[in-house]
Amino acid sequence: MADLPDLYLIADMAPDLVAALEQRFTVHRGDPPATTRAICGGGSSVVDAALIERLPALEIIAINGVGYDGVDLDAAKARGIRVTNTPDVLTDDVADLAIGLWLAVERRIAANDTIVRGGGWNVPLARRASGRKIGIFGLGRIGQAIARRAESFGGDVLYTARSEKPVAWPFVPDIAALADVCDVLILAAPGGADTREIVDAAVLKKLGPGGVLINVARGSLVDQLALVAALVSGDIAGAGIDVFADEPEVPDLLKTMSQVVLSPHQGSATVETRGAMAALVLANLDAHLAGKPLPSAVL
Ligand code: 8YV
Repeated sequence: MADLPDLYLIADMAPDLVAALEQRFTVHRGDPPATTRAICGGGSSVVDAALIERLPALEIIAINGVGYDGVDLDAAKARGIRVTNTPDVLTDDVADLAIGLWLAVERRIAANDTIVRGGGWNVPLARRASGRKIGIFGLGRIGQAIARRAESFGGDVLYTARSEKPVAWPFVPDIAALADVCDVLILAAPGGADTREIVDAAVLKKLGPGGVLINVARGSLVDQLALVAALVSGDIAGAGIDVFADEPEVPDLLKTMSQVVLSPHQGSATVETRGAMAALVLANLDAHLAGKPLPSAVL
């Protein structure tokens, strides 16, 4: 049998996906050989210019996630390296989790669960979720799926994004203005330089003491120290957080807060969606090896 091409695996993947990769490639987890033709990583993986430079035979970077903010696209483009991601298949699951986190924060679902498991029954009153003003930051596929779900709760839905979209929801020019008018600020924008720590102390202050922050995007969008401080001081009411600045590290203070719901980066983590994502990663790699058009190319 001819030698299989070399692939550098830089994130943990489901055993089925790893097995499928191993049928097609010699998979390297440690030091990748100079003959490496493909990298497979997750949404939080870093493929920087230094790594790209170390791999002269690199042809394709296949990301098992919709976000590719860890990939240096300029460096890849300069070398003609293809980059693929897994859009669409995870949209509904990420949107579902955003709504779930929001409801869990407002209705104390996680906090009450802990109390009942500890033998308790009497719990503080929660806050109504229906009728709230929901502000969505980032109105791509996931932001729109969140907006569609959010509007069924009878409140207003507003958004801000790089540009105004042809949608019925009102556009607000920037995130500070959005935080000022909404009760719930849901982050659904890509990570990267443009959005780094865009939710800072000033934005949180505008969200206000009744406000809730939900983040299913990237931890990099939030100044995490400022978020912890705002939760401690009561500058905001609560938060539902699926993504963190330095995963898997979670600030200890957050773990003590009953007004916070914590989730270990689970937006796309359903059996159905992870299966569909894996299939798309393999379809992209197979198409590349066969010299065919890539199903979901970023570059
Ligand atoms: C995944 C993600 O958890 O799609 C993304 O951008 O961050 C998540 O879907 C991750 O990519 C799994 O590797």
